[in-house]
Amino acid sequence: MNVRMKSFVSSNDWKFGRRKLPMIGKNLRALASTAVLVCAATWAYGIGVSSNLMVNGSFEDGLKGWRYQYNQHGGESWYADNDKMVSIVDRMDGKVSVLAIKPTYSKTWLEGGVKVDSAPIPIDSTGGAKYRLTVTAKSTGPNCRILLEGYKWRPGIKPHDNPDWTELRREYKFAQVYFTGSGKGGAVKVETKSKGTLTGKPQAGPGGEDAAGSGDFGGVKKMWSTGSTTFPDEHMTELAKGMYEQCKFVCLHVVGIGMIIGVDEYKKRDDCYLYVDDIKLERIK
Ligand SMILES: [Ca+2]
Repeated sequence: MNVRMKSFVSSNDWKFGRRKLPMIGKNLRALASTAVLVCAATWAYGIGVSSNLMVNGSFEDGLKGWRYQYNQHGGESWYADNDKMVSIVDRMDGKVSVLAIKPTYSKTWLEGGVKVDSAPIPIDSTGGAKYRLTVTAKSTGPNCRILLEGYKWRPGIKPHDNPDWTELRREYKFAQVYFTGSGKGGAVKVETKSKGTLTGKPQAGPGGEDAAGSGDFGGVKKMWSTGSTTFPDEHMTELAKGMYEQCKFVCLHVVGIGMIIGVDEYKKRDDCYLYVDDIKLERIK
């Protein structure tokens, strides 16, 4: 990962994690204690310990950093009214500032759902780094499809600090986050599916989204539960590995799609929401 990408994250964590220790003179106690502090900071904030790379993953800054309007570019007319079904609620079952996606029946079952995408997050895809994604969600109606997507620079774009969507090309789709907790006493069970899948083949449904009828959803529960994935997959094929290593960024793709309640009930109700919060992307190696 180069320095420009690090600065894009604007996170002291990265700077701490990679900063070289200062040169220490034999008798310079002050400098030595500085070095101890830097070491401590490296341990506390550096690689291997919690430091959230996700931009505004707790939604405390509203929808800042999240893309939810898709009517600026051609070919996205299906999502022209997407932004009307995305909001932040102040409080929801013990959490504050929560993403709320409210797909109509038509959106969630017949169309491509309602979606948001995180800001592009720089990753180190070639240096042996490993990452863990954690997402907490609940639903009063819609199911979900939540996964990371890998992006590289479009041809001819000179890499810089602040990529626009039009400058990036999707290269890779990671495994979905599944919420398979039993919900027993509010306990959270996490299932990891780490097998990445390649893009490049035609996909059913509008906007590159798989059709709702494919049934491959995250299985979000009616109460809060947490799902997690790690990447890269250790068992990638050479082809997949080659594509993964071209990825310079990942974005989290969150879609309210499918249903966890019956069709008739969904159609009747006007309070069918997918709620998402506490999204973390951590470098774990
Ligand atoms: Ca929150």
